[in-house]
Amino acid sequence: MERKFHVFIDIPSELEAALIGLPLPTWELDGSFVAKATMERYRIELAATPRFEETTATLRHALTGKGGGYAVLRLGNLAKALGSDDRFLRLATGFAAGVAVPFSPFPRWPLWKDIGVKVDKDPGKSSGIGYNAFHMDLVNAGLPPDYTTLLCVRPDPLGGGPSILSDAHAAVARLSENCRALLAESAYHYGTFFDLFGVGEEYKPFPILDGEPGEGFVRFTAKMLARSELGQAHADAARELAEELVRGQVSFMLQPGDYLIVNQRRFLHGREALHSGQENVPVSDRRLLLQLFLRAGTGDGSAE
Ligand SMILES: O=C(O)CCC(=O)C(=O)O
Ligand SMILES: [Fe+2]
Repeated sequence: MERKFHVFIDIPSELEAALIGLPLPTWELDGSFVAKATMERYRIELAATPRFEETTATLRHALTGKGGGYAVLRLGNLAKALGSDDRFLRLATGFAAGVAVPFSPFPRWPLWKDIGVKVDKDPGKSSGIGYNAFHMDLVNAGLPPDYTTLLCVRPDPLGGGPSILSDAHAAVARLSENCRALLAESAYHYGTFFDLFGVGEEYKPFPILDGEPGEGFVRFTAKMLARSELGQAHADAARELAEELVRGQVSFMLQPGDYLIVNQRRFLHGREALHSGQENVPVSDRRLLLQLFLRAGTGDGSAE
């Protein structure tokens, strides 16, 4: 498909130079959301830097324009200049705030949640070492985060783990009508749900096609195929969708400082397996991402 926008977005050098010296304050939280006062302060500080508005407009267009749905902001030079400390995280939060309101659905976790590598974990789940199949985050929440974002601190030093993205609505459009009808039935469930903020109530069972054709969430995780008990016909339909997602996938390796933002109403995401031999890599050298979620709209929960 021809893309009329940039998926990989470089930061203009004059903007980088200005951002390195920009003293953004620590963010405040209001419940699980970044506070309005912080949003406003970041907006004002960042709007005064050269080409910030233009860069975030490009970003928003990549995320919400026709055919779009994900983008990678290349923050590697800023990461190098600032180290992966709070000053760098505040700038990344500032870019995120240019898209929607950052929040943490997990009350026990900080705003940015570590996704490291754990050799003992279920290999197909977050922070596992295996293939992390196509999914949306918080698939069983009444109101999943509008955006999920992943900031790469360190790629796999052994060279594995490219990110995978697929246009969910394009995949659905390639399925038969019969298959789509099955996916539109409330016959699917996945995972547990407890102690979550800002994402509504548990949705169980849910339809995978949740909304008008071509719009809304495609509530899918390929992990349900192996981990949830589903009726045969519904499972077969879900498997066909999983295959179409793979057929349409793009993949790329996140570099240090790359910030992947995914519009969960458009694209599903996942990750190829890490390279074998992770048990021999010291924990402090292993791949590390930081995850942050965004809510479009006011962010004060009124959207629920
Ligand atoms: O490790 C990755 O690149 C993706 C992780 C992910 O999608 C998740 O934890 O939800
Ligand atoms: Fe995810």
